[in-house]
Order: sequence, then structure tokens, then C-alpha cells
Amino acid sequence: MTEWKKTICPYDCPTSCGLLVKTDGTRILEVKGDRDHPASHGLICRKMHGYADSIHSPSRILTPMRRTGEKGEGRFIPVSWDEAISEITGRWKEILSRDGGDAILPFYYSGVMSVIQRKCGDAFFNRMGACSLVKTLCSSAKGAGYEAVMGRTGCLDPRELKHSDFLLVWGSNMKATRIQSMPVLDSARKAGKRVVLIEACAKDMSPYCDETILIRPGTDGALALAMMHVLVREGLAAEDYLREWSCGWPGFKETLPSYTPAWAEGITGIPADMTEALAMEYASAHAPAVILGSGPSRYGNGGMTVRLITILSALTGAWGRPGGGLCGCNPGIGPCVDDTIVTRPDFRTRQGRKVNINQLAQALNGSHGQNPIQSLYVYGSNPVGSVSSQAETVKGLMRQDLFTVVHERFMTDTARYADILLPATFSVEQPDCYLAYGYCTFGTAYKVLEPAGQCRSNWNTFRLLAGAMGYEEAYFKKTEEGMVEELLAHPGPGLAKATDREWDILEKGGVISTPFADHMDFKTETGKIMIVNPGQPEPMPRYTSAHGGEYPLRLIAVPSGYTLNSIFLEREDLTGKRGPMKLMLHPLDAAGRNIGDGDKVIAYNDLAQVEFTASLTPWVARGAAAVAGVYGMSLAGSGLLVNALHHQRLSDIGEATTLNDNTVEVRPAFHH
Ligand SMILES: Nc1nc2c(c(=O)[nH]1)N[C@H]1C(S)=C(S)[C@@H](COP(=O)(O)OP(=O)(O)OC[C@H]3O[C@@H](n4cnc5c(=O)[nH]c(N)nc54)[C@H](O)[C@@H]3O)O[C@H]1N2
Ligand SMILES: Nc1nc2c(c(=O)[nH]1)N[C@H]1C(S)=C(S)[C@@H](COP(=O)(O)OP(=O)(O)OC[C@H]3O[C@@H](n4cnc5c(=O)[nH]c(N)nc54)[C@H](O)[C@@H]3O)O[C@H]1N2
Ligand SMILES: [Mo]
Repeated sequence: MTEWKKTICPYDCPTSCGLLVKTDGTRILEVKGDRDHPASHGLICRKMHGYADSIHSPSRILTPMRRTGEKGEGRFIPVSWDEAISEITGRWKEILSRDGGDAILPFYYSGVMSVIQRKCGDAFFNRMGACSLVKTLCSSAKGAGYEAVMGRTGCLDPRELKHSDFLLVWGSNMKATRIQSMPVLDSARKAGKRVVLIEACAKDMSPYCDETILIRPGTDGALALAMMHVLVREGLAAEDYLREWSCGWPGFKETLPSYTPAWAEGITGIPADMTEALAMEYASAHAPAVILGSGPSRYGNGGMTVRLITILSALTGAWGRPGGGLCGCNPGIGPCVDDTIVTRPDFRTRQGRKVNINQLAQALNGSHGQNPIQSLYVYGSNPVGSVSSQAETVKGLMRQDLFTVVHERFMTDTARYADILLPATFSVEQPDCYLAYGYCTFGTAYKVLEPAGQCRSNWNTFRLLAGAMGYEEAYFKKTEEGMVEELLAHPGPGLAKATDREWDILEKGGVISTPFADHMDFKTETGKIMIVNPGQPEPMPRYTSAHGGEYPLRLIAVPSGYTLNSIFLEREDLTGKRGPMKLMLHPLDAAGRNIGDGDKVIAYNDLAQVEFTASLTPWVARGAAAVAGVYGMSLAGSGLLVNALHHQRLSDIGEATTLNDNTVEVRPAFHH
């Protein structure tokens, strides 16, 4: 007998799509989109259509394992959970008594995005007093830049964009990363509204937009300033609105005359008349919306760039009109559940060393007078593929005295360096709550299948570890099911107005819509839009430049529609279509370097040399080199991936990744 059950996509996309899975109780037979889902309405990506192939993949790790070969070699033998847990906790007790909690680094990021399974390790490592990881691998500079202007004000939910009359897609490959919002662009264009794209690499998105403006990577702040210059010069800024609803406008306005479109052209590479026209078009719209992706924020100046774009979004008073403002930061009115129930900050009795996720390589190798980490516990992340300075990370992972544990579903590039490997579950094998980060929705999903083999969820693994560590708190004896109930019993503002019918959905498993924000209820200290923010390192916004570097091409990492960071690498249907590691170059940049389409090339800088296949396209900005997606080392010519070319530098605010902010030179791999 088979039945269809509801579940939720656990991966790191803005939508948290609703899924229907057909099951016979032992396997998932089919996956389709859930039409009841209030945001995805049944539309899901090709990756998740084949979710069953991932869940039942023959390459899944099904038992705990101990390393037998050299580190990185990938040779392991199965061991029992008892053996694995006692070896891990034995080593940890030794390290704790010798070096203290600062020698143990828990490491997780975005493998599973649900509330419990993602965050439950915090409670365990808080109790231990281990290092705390500063988790800023993705969009923290975007968040910090937006918050510097708008505080906790909720931005637009994509469903509000139907009211917008001009859409400015700014550094977001929506086709790959949020297809559920693509119909908005389509219907806007059908209704005669204009959609303009500002991109450093527009290959995927330009067919879906009326106009594409290619910008030199890391310079969007200059474009925003020049647009504001034009608005003010033409008397199109909403002076009354700004006087009433913002702080610092008169002072900021005085800085704008020097930011002319001609000035910006020298920085952005966008012809001045194009910037003029864009500004005029933007200003003449009634309710223009910026759809802001994270790409432009992953730079040394990323926070400032986002501040400037956010200020631009407010300059015509658009936030006061339905559909006007900015989409792509925190939407909604606040959290739906109290996640400290899961993370238990109160368990931490000592502050502990802080390690920035982007500087794992430094933490493993020791730097700035800090001792190298003695033990690393990785779950829900594949830092060898996703974090900067791959070669340095690998060097750290090769240390004989480092004790590495990886809790994984597949033999990832990080898992290969584990001393002990623990088998992890898929989302359908565990219950949880899901809060979308790009839409105002919240949902619950219950267990559909028992875990495969000896796989254990993050929650159940930390329970075992806590038991063996002798942690007696009642928390560590709770079940996942009990945790879901406890979370629902402590609703946050997002659920305060949920109806009986909606509570019923959450109790059965399903997704509900939560209230959109009031975009004029500014949740800042002053209750106003903070154009100038005295709490910022730089109170007055201005143009700042990216880190850059000494090589002529700016290297950017862009998403791939066939994978999601390093998830789905087990799926040959997807990786086969994606093909080899490509480096996209503008034909004019390639010609000067004697590079043809499909040629093997080497991109290099002071950190590494990485082999790619050149892919020439006029849809990448001049002076940029773009690499789509994360690959596995086994597919990379020299074993090095694009992140081997990434520095560990952080953004201006938000301590975030600057993975787009590196420079390289490129040469043909073989001289003909
Ligand atoms: N299929 C698929 N879906 C995904 C992901 C994936 O890898 N694959 N990743 C998921 C994750 S973790 C996230 S955070 C979200 C991200 O989703 P978004 O935040 O919407 O960002 P992206 O779609 O990654 O798009 C970033 C874009 O910024 C562009 N860009 C880079 N530098 C600049 C610049 O200086 N200026 C401008 N204007 N553009 C620039 C890149 O070319 C890229 O198209 O997507 C999620 N969804
Ligand atoms: N070159 C390059 N680098 C990037 C990016 C890029 O586009 N290009 N994107 C950046 C962005 S936006 C992000 S968010 C980060 C993402 O970086 P990471 O968080 O490292 O994400 P992934 O590489 O997808 O690795 C997630 C791992 O979690 C595992 N996993 C999934 N579910 C579970 C579970 O329930 N339990 C356990 N224990 N494991 C689980 C998966 O099998 C997978 O191996 O990468 C960043 N780095
Ligand atoms: Mo991300």
C-alpha cells in the first residue's frame, strides 16, 4: 500500500518548498510539489523532483566508520555506534582536561535548514564550553547592511511583488535559487511592467528580464550612489517623506553631488547614460521594488553596498506603497518559535573562543597567537568545498594530531579527512519545524521513513554524545518529536495570530503563511529609516571599494541550477548535465589571453592554481571571471576547487564571507 505524505524541503533556499512524497512505508517512490504550500504552490526544482534518488542513493553512508587509511585517502571500516561514541567522547574528555574547551571546534552551516536538526548542536557545545562558531558564510553582510538602515523592519515578501510596477533584480540568480518567484517576473512583464537586471554574470537571468546591465563585481555601491545623485538632481527624491521618516537625510544629500554617473562609470563600467536612464526609470515608477540577492554583499565593502542599495530603495518613498521597497532580506514580523529552546545559550558558563567560519583554515593551522584547534566536529556542512582557502583547510585537516569527526550522508571532500565518520539522516527520516528565510511561511514536517541503515539524526547523535559525556540535563533526554511540540507551545510573533485551522495544519504537518510586515513600522532605534547611522563604524554612507587584489580579473562564485552548494553531487543526472568545472569569461577578456571556448585554462593567484574549462559568454561583465556551483575534488583536474582561490578576509560589517572578492589571472593550460 502506498500513500502521499507532506514534507518540506530542508535545503538552503529562500522558499522552503512544500513537498509531497509517495511512500510504501520503507521507501520514497515519488516526489512532487505540494500545491497547498502558500508560497511554492506546487512548483519545485528539478533537483528535488529526484529527491528519492538522493535518499536511496547507493553511495549513502549507512554505518559509523573509523579511518584506516591516511587522512584524506577515504579508507574506512565500519564500527558500532557504541565504539564510535566512546572513542569520540574519550578523546574529547582528554582534550578538555588538557587544553580546555577552546581546543574543540563545532562546525555546521546549511546542510539542513530546519530549526531542531540545524541548531541542536549549539546546546551540546554550549554545555561543553567549546569554541563558538561565527556563522557568517552566506549573507551576513547583506543582513548587516540592511539592518544598518532598516533595523528589524520586515522587507517585502515576494508575494507582495505583484503590486510593484518596476522590478530591479539586483544580483540574484532567481532562476537557479528561487524559481518560485520567477512567475512574478513573468506576469509583471506580461502586464507591461519593466524588469531590469543588474548583474556581474547574467547568463541565466537575462532572458527573463527586459534589460540587463552588467556591472564590474563589487561596485554596486557606486551605481546606487549615482542613481541617488540623479534622483536628487532631478528633484525626484521624496523630500517630505524623507524628512518625516528618516534620520540624516539632509547631511547625506549634501554628499551626493560628487557621485555623478560619469564618476560611477569609471568604477562600475556602466556607461553614464545607462545609469541616468535607469535612475529616471526607477524614479518615475510608483512602487518600484529591488529584489536583492546576496552576490553583491560578498565583498569587503558588502555591508556598505547593501546600505546604499537599501537607502536607494527608500529615496522615492516607495516603502510606503504596496509593492514598493526591497525584497531579499528578512521578511515578516519576527520569529515563529523561540529557537533558544533548541540552542540553550543558558548552558554556556564560559564565553569560549570565537572562530569565524570563513577562517577555518586559520583555526586549524593556528594563527594570530591562537593555538590550532585540537578537535573538529563537522555536521551539515562541507567546508573543504564551501569555505575559503581550500588548500590551507586541507593542510589543517591533514594534521596527525587533529581529531576530526564528520557526521554526514555522503563521502564528501570533508568526510574523507575524518577520523570518525557518523552516518546522518535525510529530512524525511526526522520530524522538524521549518521557517523560510525568503518568504513569510512556517511549517512542520513529521517523520515519513525510519532512518536508513544505522543513520541517526543530528538530534539523536547529540543525545548519545551527551549521555557519554555525562551531561545530565533533562534537555539531552528529550525526543525530536517532543522538541517539535515544545517549540509549537512557545509561539513567537510570527504565529501570534495563527487561526485554529492553521494550528491544525501545523499539528498534522504542513505549512502556513505568516503575516507580512508593515513596511512603514520601522523597527530601528529611532523608529525611522537610518540613512545616517551613528551606531555604524562609518555613520555616513559613502562609496568604499572592495578588497580587490593584484590580479586583473575579479573572480566570482555564482550558484548553479544543477546543485545547491555541494548538495546533490551524488546525483549523476544533475552533475552530468552540469559538466566540468567551468570558468565563464567575456569573449573580449578571453581573446586577449588567447583562450577559446572549451579550452582548458588555469586560474591563479597568490593562493593557488586551479584548472577549469573556459566558457565564453558576453553575459559576464568585462574584467570578471565567474564559476558556477561547488564541485567535488574528484572531478577537479588538480583536486583543487574554486575556493582554493578565495582568501579568508571578512566583509566590512557582519564579519561575512568575501567569496566574490578575489582576483585572478587566467592562462591557457597548454601552450599550443
Ligand atoms: N540551484 C541552487 N539554488 C540555490 C543555491 C545554489 O547553489 N543552487 N544556493 C542557495 C543559497 S545557500 C543561497 S544563499 C541562495 C542565494 O540566493 P541569492 O541571494 O538570490 O543570490 P544568488 O542567486 O546566489 O545570486 C547571486 C548573484 O549575484 C551575482 N553577483 C556576484 N557579484 C556581484 C556584484 O558585484 N554585483 C552584482 N550586481 N551581482 C553580483 C552573481 O552573478 C549571482 O547571479 O540561493 C540558494 N539556492
Ligand atoms: N565556491 C563557492 N563557495 C560557496 C558557495 C558558492 O556558491 N560557491 N556558496 C556559499 C553559500 S551561499 C553557502 S550557504 C555555503 C554552504 O556551505 P555548507 O553549509 O558547507 O553547505 P554544503 O556544501 O551544501 O554542505 C552541506 C552538507 O550537509 C550535509 N547534510 C545535509 N543534511 C544533513 C543533516 O541532517 N545532518 C548532517 N549531519 N549533515 C547533513 C550534506 O550532505 C552536505 O554535505 O557555501 C558557501 N560557499
Ligand atoms: Mo547561502
